[in-house]
Amino acid sequence: MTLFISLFSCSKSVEDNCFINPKDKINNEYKEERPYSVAQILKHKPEYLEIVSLAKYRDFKKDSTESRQFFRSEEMGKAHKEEFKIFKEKFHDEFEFSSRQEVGSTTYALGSNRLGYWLLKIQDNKPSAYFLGLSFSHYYINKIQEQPIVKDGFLQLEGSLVKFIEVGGLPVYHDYSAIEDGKLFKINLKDVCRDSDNDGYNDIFEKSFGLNENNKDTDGDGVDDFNDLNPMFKSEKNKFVQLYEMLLPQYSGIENFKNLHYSFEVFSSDCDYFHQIDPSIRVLFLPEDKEKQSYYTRVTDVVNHGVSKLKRDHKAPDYYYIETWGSSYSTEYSAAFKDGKWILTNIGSIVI
Ligand SMILES: [Ca+2]
Ligand SMILES: [Ca+2]
Ligand SMILES: [Ca+2]
Repeated sequence: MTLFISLFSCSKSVEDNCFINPKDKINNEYKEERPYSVAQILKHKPEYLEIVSLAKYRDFKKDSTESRQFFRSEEMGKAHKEEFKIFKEKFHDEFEFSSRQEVGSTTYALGSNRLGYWLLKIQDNKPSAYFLGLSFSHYYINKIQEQPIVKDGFLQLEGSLVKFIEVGGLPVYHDYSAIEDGKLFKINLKDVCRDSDNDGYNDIFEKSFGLNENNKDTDGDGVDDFNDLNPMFKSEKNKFVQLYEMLLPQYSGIENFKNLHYSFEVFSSDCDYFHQIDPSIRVLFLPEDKEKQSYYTRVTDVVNHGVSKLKRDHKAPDYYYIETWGSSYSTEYSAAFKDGKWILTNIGSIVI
C-alpha cells in the first residue's frame, strides 16, 4: 500500500503536466529573489573550484569599464576580430571570445554564451568547448586577463564575486555589482576537460543541465548527446507534440543548427508533449520545480523563452489556448485542430 501511494504521488500524469486545470490556482506573483551573500556563494561553490584571494588585482570596476571602452573602439574591435578569427571559424560564432593563449601546439580561449562560461581549445585543428559551471549570477570573470589563463595544469581566471542588481524601467534589466573583488578562480584542467562518456560534452556541462554524464545517449534514441537536437527526451509524433513544435522560437539566417553544438534554447517544462518535440534548434528542458533542478540552473537565468501548458476550451472539442513568451513579449494563441492540422490564431500580444 505504501508503495502504491508513493508511486502515485511521484508521477504526475500527462494531463496534469500539460493541461491547465481550471481549478488550479495560477500563481503569477513575481518573486524577487534575494541575491546570494559571499558566504552563500562559497557554501555552494562547485567542489572542483578553488577560490584564492589576491593581494594585487585588476578590480571589477576597472575591468568592466575598460573592457566596455575597448570593444567600442573600432581599432580594437578589428584587432580582436583578427585575434579570434580561428575561434569564430571553428565555433561558428557561438561564443564571445576573450583571453587567447597558446600552450605548445594548443590554442586556448575563454568563451561565453547564454548558458555561461566555457574554456575553448583548438588542438590539431579540432575544436573542443568545456563548460565551467560558474554561474554568471555569482562569478564575474575579467574580460581582460593580465596573466595566462592556463598555467601549471590549471585554468586560472581572475575575477570577482558579484550579484545582480535590477535596474528599474521597462524592460527591467540586470546589471552587476561586485560583492568581493580580487579573486582567482582555479580549476584543474583534468576536471574541466573530463568527459566520462566521451560524447563531446564535458561532465560539468552534462551535470549542470541534467544530461547523463555516464551515457553517450541520455534518452536512448540512438543519437548521441552531442548530435541530438533534443538530447534529453525521445521524440514522438502526436498532435500536441506537433503544436509545441510550431510554437518554438524561430531563427532566421542560421543554416544548420546541427553544427551549433553549444547553442541551446532552454525551457522549463514538465509537459511530456513538449519534451517529445523533434526540434530544428537544440533544446534542453529543466523541471518546473526549482528543487528538482541542478544548482547551476537554479541560480542562473538560462531560460529566455517559454511555451505554456494547454488550456482546453470546454465548449469546443479540439480547441485550445496556449501562450508563448520571450524576454520582451508574450503572445496568446487559440489553436484549433482540424483535419489533422493546427490552425493557430494570435489572439493577443504584449510587447514590453
Ligand atoms: Ca560527456
Ligand atoms: Ca552524455
Ligand atoms: Ca539521444
